Amino acid sequence: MKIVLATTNKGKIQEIKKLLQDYDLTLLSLKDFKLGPIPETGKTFKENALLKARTVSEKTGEIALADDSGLVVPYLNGEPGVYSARYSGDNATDAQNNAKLLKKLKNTSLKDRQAFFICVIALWTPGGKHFCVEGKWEGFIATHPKGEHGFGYDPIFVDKQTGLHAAQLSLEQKNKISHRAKALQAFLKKWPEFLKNLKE
Ligand code: ITT
Repeated sequence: MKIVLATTNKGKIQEIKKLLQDYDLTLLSLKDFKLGPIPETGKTFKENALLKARTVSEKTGEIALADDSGLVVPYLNGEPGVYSARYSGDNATDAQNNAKLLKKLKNTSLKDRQAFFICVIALWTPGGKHFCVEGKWEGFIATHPKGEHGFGYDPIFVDKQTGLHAAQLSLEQKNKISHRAKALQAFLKKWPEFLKNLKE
């Protein structure tokens, strides 16, 4: 079965491909269809995930899988939230986004640094059938970046269970506990039944 990954984020692509490697799926990319990033106009992760999956399915005529994800800091009223990728501007780098968040949380207590990642995975078929699943990863924001792996906010996000920065985790370790891993586990649980109904 062919599925187009409706994302331009290399970090996401690497993690998703690894998590789905043992399944009978041919994962295509936006590049295969000469498509660029899909504009996000939704107010929630779910709206944006559905928007990206639907747009890509309609443009390619294939089943599309989108990931909308981000970091939520309750002390900052949910920032950066759905704006995680463009927290410090439209063409912001990961380093700039991290620096902005660290600055906003300067001199705050550990309690105020509580944070979590959310990942919503949406699947959309050419016939318009679709579903969404979600994963969450709890932790807190560090005072300084650490680690060489991952992408985005991984250098400053500390996993609650191990006390390790996400960027200190290997791809395999992160893929056991992350918001994306949990969302994809939920996806894989729903997928067989969805596929069965699709064929009927
Ligand atoms: P696509 O829309 O093309 O998928 P994007 O990077 O713009 O790429 P999002 O709008 O979903 O995707 O924004 C997700 C941002 O949230 C991402 O750019 C990171 O800054 C952050 N993020 C999401 N998952 C993350 C993870 O596992 N580790 C670190 N940061 C993450």
